[in-house]
Amino acid sequence: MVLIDGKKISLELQSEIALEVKDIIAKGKKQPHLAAILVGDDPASQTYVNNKVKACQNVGFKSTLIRFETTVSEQKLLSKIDELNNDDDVDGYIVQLPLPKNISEQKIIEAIKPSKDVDGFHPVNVGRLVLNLPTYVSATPFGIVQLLERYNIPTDGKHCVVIGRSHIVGSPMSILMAKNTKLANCTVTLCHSHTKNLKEHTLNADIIIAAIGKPNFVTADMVKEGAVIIDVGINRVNDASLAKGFKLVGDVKFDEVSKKSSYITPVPGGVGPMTIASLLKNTLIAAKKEF
Ligand code: L34
Repeated sequence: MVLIDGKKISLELQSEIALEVKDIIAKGKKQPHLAAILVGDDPASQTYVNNKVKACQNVGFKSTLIRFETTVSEQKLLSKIDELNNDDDVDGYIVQLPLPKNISEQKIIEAIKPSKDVDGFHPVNVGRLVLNLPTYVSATPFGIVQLLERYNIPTDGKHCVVIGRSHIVGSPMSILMAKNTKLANCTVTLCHSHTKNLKEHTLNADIIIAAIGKPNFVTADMVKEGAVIIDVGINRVNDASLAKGFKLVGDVKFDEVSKKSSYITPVPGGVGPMTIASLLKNTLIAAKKEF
């Protein structure tokens, strides 16, 4: 079994990006700039956004964090988005999800200028992904594809089972893995809460991508010997014995599944850090105005 080190690959990618930033600055061009909007004080979201800000410093990007109270109105958010859309210094920006219930995520996402939508969540960018046009591939699926690539894990003709159909991960992941590209070319099965006999599907999988947000959901009896396991879940499970009061647990029961797998991502230190590196990559693409 090979443990896929997402943290290490993320740092490698960040070093590569840092070199490109040096080059951009040396050519007298402006420093790439990522902005992030964070609404409320959800501890997990704060951690993720802080990690994004730190990574920006790491690679030499300018970053701006814009914070709002949970009670902020949709109108106020939309006017900040309008401001960012028209700010020539900002190359790309994200609105960290989830948003409070009284705010329509769809309305907010649709207000983002597609050319600055480095999360790749805008319908225009999702459409471009489906049609094989240059676009921002959303950060988590993009990160997973890069992990498979850096570990030389064969995908061509393999059967990939994606569990979960969220807009952020499962759905774009299934589209990406089915593409006729060097990094994909899989036969893809997209499983979800209404899938019957899930185990029948997963037992046939060469690659399982678990993105359902249920701790320890994928167990050893669901996995074929030698399968590649990508665990997207980062569930906070209460643990009074730890100072912070919780531990991070993936969607995969790591101890037993790792024994059957050929490659597996840990939680933390697997897919999470790759999400960050991919966001930086998309921001670099935005700064270079590649499309
Ligand atoms: N708009 N909302 C928007 N874009 C995104 O790309 C995200 N996502 C997901 C949630 N909402 C979003 C993230 O940023 C999940 N996500 C994310 C980002 C970073 C990490 C995990 C999820 C991460 O850094 N994970 C670390 C551990 C962090 C911890 O200690 O809690 C890891 O090693 O997995």
